[in-house]
Amino acid sequence: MAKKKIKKSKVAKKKVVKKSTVKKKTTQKSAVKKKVGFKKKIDVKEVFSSSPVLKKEGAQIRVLVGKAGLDGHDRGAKIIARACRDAGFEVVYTGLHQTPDMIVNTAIQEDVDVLGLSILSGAHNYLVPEVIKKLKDQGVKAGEDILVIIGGIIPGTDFQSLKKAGVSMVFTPGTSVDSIIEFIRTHVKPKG
Ligand code: B12
Repeated sequence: MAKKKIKKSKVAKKKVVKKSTVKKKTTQKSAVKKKVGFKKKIDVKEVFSSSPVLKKEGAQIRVLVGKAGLDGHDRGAKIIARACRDAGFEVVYTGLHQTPDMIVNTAIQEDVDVLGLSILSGAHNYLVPEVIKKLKDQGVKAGEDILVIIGGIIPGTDFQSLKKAGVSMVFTPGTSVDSIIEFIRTHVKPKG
């Protein structure tokens, strides 16, 4: 009789241990969720709602589409370049593997109104501020003299710092090319 009693309590103990482990795991998971903020989706239009409108000489809008760094994803950049050309803009596409210096020099030489960067490598937090800094070194202010827009794999958590650096809009995967063309048309207008 005594032996049977001990066995039962052992089983009961095991069950209690299992339950408490499960509880701990769920609490840890929800803590991580809270910390990273998975639930809150950051709205790009809300963050960039105060984008500037550039006044330009002449009617034709000039756009540069640049690919900086080692990123080899060029489908998005090519699609945007072609869509801009079809919309009647003058377009310069830099091709792959450009340095920020190369991109800025091309933008200045070609006197573009819009500098568009396509970045899917995850290096946007370095490359974008670097391009904007190099523009500034040459006396060109992002958001005042030139509209800087970017597209690609850009997490919502980076929108605010990119805006602060001088980016006027971020276009993530799935954005329609029509809305990109419309954004450029509304934010770059002929003078007068
Ligand atoms: C196709 C693809 C590839 C192809 C690229 C072919 C090519 N020539 O482009 C190949 C197979 C070569 C490839 C390789 C790699 N890839 Co890849 N690839 C993709 C994939 C599946 C789709 C990208 C794509 O072409 N989309 C279609 C185009 C039209 O969309 P888009 O570029 O996003 O463009 C849209 C917007 O972003 C915006 N936009 C983009 N650029 C611009 C520019 C301007 C000016 C504007 C206004 C708008 C804009 O407008 C477009 C229309 O909506 C993505 C996953 C995904 N769902 O995005 C992974 C992805 C980008 N790849 C990834 C990775 C890791 C790699 C590799 C490192 C894998 C490896 N270990 O080898 C390599 C890197 C190669 C290199 N040298 O860079 C990761 C990047 C992770 C990150 N950044 O944090 C992704 C996100 C996959 C993933 N979920 O992990 N890849």
